[in-house]
Amino acid sequence: MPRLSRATCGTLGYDPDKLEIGIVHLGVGAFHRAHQADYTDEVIRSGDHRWGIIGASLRSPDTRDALRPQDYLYTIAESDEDGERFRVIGALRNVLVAPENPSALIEAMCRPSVKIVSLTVTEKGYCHDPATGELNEAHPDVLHDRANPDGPRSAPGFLVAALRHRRDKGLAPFTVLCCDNLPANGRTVAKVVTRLASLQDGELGQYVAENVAFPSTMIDRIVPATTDADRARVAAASGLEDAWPVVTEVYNNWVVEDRFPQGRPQWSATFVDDIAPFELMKLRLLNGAHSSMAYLGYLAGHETIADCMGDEALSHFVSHLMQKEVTSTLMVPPGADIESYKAALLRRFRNPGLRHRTWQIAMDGSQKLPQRLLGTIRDRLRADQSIDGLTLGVAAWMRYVTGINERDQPIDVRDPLRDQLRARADAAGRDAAKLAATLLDMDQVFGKDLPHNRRFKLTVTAALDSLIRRGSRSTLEAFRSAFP
Ligand code: CS2
Repeated sequence: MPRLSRATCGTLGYDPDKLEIGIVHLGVGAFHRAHQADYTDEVIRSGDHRWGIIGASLRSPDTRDALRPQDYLYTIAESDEDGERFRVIGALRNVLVAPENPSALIEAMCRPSVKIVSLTVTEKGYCHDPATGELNEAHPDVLHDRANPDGPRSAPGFLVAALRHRRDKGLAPFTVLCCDNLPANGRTVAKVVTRLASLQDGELGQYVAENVAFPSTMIDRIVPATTDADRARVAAASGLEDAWPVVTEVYNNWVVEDRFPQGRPQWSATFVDDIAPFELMKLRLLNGAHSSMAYLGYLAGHETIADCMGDEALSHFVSHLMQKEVTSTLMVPPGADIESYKAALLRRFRNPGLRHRTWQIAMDGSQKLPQRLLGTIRDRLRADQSIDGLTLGVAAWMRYVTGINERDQPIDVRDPLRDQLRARADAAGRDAAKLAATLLDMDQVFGKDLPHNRRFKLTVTAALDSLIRRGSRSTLEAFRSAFP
């Protein structure tokens, strides 16, 4: 079967070789390729050719190696209950592999045509403390980047290096556009980058603080990791081999704070002054439900989110979580309708075309819990409201990070704090009170307040005790009886 390439792809509606490079994107994984690159491709197809993308991988060469032989073209497969459709994207013009040549990436970020450097490097890629949002100055990558400002390793390190070079050359700074699920993502990244810049050079810190825009964004599209079955389906549909298509849902949403001093593409996103209500709605409803399902569902033996939704006790739990606990903590975003968002979410979670693994979502829980569940818990505690569903999600994470499943087999726990989590879990054994206490003691996750909240501690310990003794499935059944 021929490979997807410029020669075989047919017409894209534009010539990819003629695109100007307007965007450098750090973290060119499936999420970026199915979301921002898709929005950008639409702009290019409409005739604005200034926004070609150079992607960068900060770790592995896999994406570059898969896409280079096909001229960086790839297929997006979108599905909903009516089936699946396919489209080829040409917005991505090159992929750089940062560790192979950090200077080449810094040079790309310093091209005068580049107006935006965007990022999807996952929560842990910002080297920050998830509970406070501050740069973790003891992070190995931060120490490395301070010692090697021109050969950095971390995303903040690359941003600081490129902003310094642009300033020294008299070029206007690019806008930094974070597209990760962090709370107040623009502000958080601004804090981290400004701090790293000032650790390197006080004046540079001040320059960044005064001159660089970091608009916040809310990104909303479910993009599971691509599987070989996805590759086979795409090939069968197109007659072309694509080494790394991306698979996603038809639903696509993006809300962006409109602060782009150097200009931006006319993305068909929603541009707003205040991102907070949109972000709360999405992080707490979608991601809060996702993480809770990931831990409870994984422990109950479910491989995917769609499987979780097919389990009545678990889907009841998800509805309870969203309706009875999360909704009261949200602000209604202008022009949005929280009730229809929730209804759509339940449909999206059920999408049989997406094999979104619970194990994939379970990754990096220490970086995800604060904005997905703990903020909601704080708000509910303050208002003296129940937190049973939310804390069951947190307890399931505690049970999961012990690294042993309900059949006494190992769980491949992926988390930047994995070793610490494992050591604490091993020391506590199967004693729920000890396990909860030692994990709550991690203030980079739980802050300094929650571990001392008696109600939270009691509720989470009781839920953990049930998960340890009875398992996830019977705990969920008991939850359904207690909260019908
Ligand atoms: C998921 C997200 O893997 C995860 O943690 O919850 O990637 C989720 O699919 C996206 O945020 C949806 O926009």
